[in-house]
Amino acid sequence: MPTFAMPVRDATNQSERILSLWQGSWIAALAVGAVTWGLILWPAIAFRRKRGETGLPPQTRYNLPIEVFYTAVPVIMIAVFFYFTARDEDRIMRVSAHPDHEITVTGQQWSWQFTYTSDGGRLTTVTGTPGQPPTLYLPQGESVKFTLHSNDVIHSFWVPAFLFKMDVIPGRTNHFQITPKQLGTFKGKCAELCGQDHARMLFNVKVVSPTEYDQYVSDLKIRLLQGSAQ
Ligand SMILES: [Cu+2]
Repeated sequence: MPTFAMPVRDATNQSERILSLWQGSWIAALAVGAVTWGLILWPAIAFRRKRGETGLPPQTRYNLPIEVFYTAVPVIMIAVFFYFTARDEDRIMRVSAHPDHEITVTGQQWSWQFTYTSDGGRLTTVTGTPGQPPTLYLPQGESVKFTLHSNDVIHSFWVPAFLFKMDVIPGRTNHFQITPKQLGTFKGKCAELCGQDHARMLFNVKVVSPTEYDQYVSDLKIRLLQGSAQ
């Protein structure tokens, strides 16, 4: 029996909302699908040509109520999808003026650079390579605002377990904010085909306790200072 990972409900403060939007959309789409398939199969079976019948069945044209109905129903369906998507997108995209931490992510062919902007600035930049994916540390239970830059082409910052990704676009700064809730190591990848080593544009995310996070960042500062002094 193959085992499937359960959807991650509590990876970040946004996961629950994203997951319910996704599940709700699927339920609505399947319900619409069931009605549509039914309306295709039912006339094909119920009104099929019986033995001995000739000629065309009665032809119906310009039935105003039906035409209004099949125009109005899709408009309502789109409006419902739009409402829930816009409502959730608005909440998911909110960033606060004073988050607990700020991290800058730079995408470049073909790896990532992480800078702990509010906890040490440029002294705390970690750069990966396609062969050596960098690890991003995040503090559990504290809000982190991300700033996304690209040095070359379009990339996409994606942590599948967070049920969230955002494009990283040259000449444009993108932001998002999350509060990690679950401790653990998660995989991250580039989700926008960006060239030869796109598939190797990987990284890891380690959600640790705030104390461990502070310890990591200050160790990193010392390590990088010593490295640059040599
Ligand atoms: Cu990329």
